[in-house]
Amino acid sequence: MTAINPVTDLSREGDVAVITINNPPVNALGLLVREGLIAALDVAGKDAAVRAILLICAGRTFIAGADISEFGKPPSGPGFMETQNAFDAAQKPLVAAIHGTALGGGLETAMCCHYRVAVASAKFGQPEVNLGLIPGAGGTQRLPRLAGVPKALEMVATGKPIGAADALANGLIDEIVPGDLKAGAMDFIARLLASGKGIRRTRDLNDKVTGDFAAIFSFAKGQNMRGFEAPLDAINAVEAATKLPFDEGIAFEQKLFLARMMSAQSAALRYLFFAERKVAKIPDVPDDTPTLEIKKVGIIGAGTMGGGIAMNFATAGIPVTILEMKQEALDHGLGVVKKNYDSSAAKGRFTAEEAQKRFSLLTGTLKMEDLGDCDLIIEAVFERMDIKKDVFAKLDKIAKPGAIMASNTSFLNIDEIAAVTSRPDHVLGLHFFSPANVMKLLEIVRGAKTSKPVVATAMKLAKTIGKVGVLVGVAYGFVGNRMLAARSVEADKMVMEGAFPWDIDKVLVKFGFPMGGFAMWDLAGLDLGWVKEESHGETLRDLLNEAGRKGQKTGGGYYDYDAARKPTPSPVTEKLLTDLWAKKGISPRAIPEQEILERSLYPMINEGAKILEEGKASRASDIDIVWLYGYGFPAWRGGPMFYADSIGLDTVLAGVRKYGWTPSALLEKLVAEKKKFADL
Ligand code: 3H9
Repeated sequence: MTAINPVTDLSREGDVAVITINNPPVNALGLLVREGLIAALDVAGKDAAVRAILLICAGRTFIAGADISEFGKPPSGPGFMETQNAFDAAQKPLVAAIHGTALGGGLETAMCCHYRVAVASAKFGQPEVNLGLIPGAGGTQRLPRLAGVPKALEMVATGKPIGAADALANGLIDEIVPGDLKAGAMDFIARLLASGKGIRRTRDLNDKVTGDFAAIFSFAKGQNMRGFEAPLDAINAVEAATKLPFDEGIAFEQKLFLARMMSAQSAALRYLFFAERKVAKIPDVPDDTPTLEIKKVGIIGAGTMGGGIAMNFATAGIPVTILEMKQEALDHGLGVVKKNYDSSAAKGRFTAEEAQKRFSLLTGTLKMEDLGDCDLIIEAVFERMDIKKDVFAKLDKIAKPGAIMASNTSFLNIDEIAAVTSRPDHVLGLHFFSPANVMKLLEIVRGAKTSKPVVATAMKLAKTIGKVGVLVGVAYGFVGNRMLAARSVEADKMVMEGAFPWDIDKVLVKFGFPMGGFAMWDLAGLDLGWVKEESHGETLRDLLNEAGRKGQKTGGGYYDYDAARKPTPSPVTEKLLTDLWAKKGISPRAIPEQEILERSLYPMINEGAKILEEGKASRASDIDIVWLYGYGFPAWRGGPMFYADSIGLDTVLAGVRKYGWTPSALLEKLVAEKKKFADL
């Protein structure tokens, strides 16, 4: 074995040269890997005893892509083009042996090889669009040549990886190796050499890119790209593979790739990639903090939230006991869960057996004692402090020693809840977002006394159930709802100055949100937190609630809804509001779009700054993750705090002052120091 460089080894086994890349954690195609590959190909190419070359990776995965941390920095050493050229110049059969994930530049490297074998669990993808990019190392030209135009389009435009069976069926790989990858690959090479088949450069395979693909491209370009710019470029680059000779196609891809790399969208999406990984790191809870084993979960409340939360655990294979007060409510709750699983199975998301398996992990009960053997118990009852305290006090008596007790409250003070128990160190908030089985965000609320192992366990558990856990501190509404509340207050004010709810929502949708704040209220229910006795008919929300318009569940709220739940501005709402203006002597004014945008976003950013100032979130990027996964903030804008940095904190502060809100001291300090949230 010769070490070509610290991340590349070359060995010879019989007449096969084996290049092994070992660049943990994910064998990213950084400078050293590119240099190592080029040098190893050169040495193996010159070795007369070598008849074929195998490329394989050590560790948990094949090359998982370009090294994203190199992006945005000045290029150094051999680039991707030189690396591709070195592969294309090889005069001996090149075989890639793939395990884990061959993504982005990793898949592109594999496609530069002449043949590919993989283990059955391997995944293949061109996820560049998720980073605001397109494949830039020949992926848009080689993938359609191997897998065909439709599959290539699907992969580059959506960024979603495919499995080995799919890859084999579409010609992306040549064989699935049943046992040990290296042994299987060596066996493949032996057969290849015996067959007399030689090198097969992907660039020379033109069959799958020859023909009339007009309809496919026109369909692909017609898809709703939700504001993302990269997918259209990716589609155009694949189209080039069907129209231009290989080298011209590569040049076209390069041009688009470089433009994407310089784009604001890519900067935002690359920022989010690292933000999502940073969020798992908690400054004072080291990675080696012991965690508790969660083998069984209890849930109190089989309502929409409780049922949705339960599904997360059952889906992850963890048994759940759900507690309700009345049999009827329990039956109803479990019935909804069953219906959800069955309808997913009917849509082909998983098999009917899988649906049954998941459902069978749920047990209903009316007795709190049945939660006594649970390692984690999550309370999802009515959002009122006295009720929550009562539940926790009772729970404390029956939960086993060491069990974690969590509240799914969206606003309430976890410390106050923890104080009624004998184990505040084992109490925390687990704030799921509705629908709880779908939304990826989990706010993990750390109380003053929550222990580090409990925090570490919750963070790990979030990953187990496919959520992104964000650690937040105790504050009314934590991070997400607290910022949302700041936005809602201003939205309600704008309504009282002359804007219709849809005027405000339209601006947010144009900005990139999937829906505006008023449409969101309609979805959540206008009666959420609304108390009839305290209503004085002074606000539009009061009037709508009093008129029985509580949102989508009653067929209408701020908007009217058709059978397909499509919203339209409601004449009823319009009349209620115009009457309210008249009653209050308000002469409505048309609020300009820019003002609506500023009054929607700046209060959130100012509140976000206060959250940071108070230490209720570890970093600005954690807040962005909350908004990305909890509220659909457009990813390509990077989140509210990144957006604030990008337009300039001085601009935000000027707006905060202009509209007469109290600026966050941190915001003022950063502006005075000419700094950004990213500098914190
Ligand atoms: C590209 O290839 C462009 C090309 O067309 C060429 C253009 C010329 N670079 O996610 P994890 C780090 S674009 C640098 O927690 P998992 C990550 O930050 C790229 N670092 O693990 C983390 O570091 P830390 C296309 C990377 O097992 C650690 O590895 N490729 C990269 O849950 C573990 O990551 C992609 O977009 C990278 N490419 O998931 C793939 N990837 O421990 C991006 C990871 O310090 N990567 N890191 O926080 C992934 O999707 C997942 O990481 C993967 C593993 C599925 C591979």
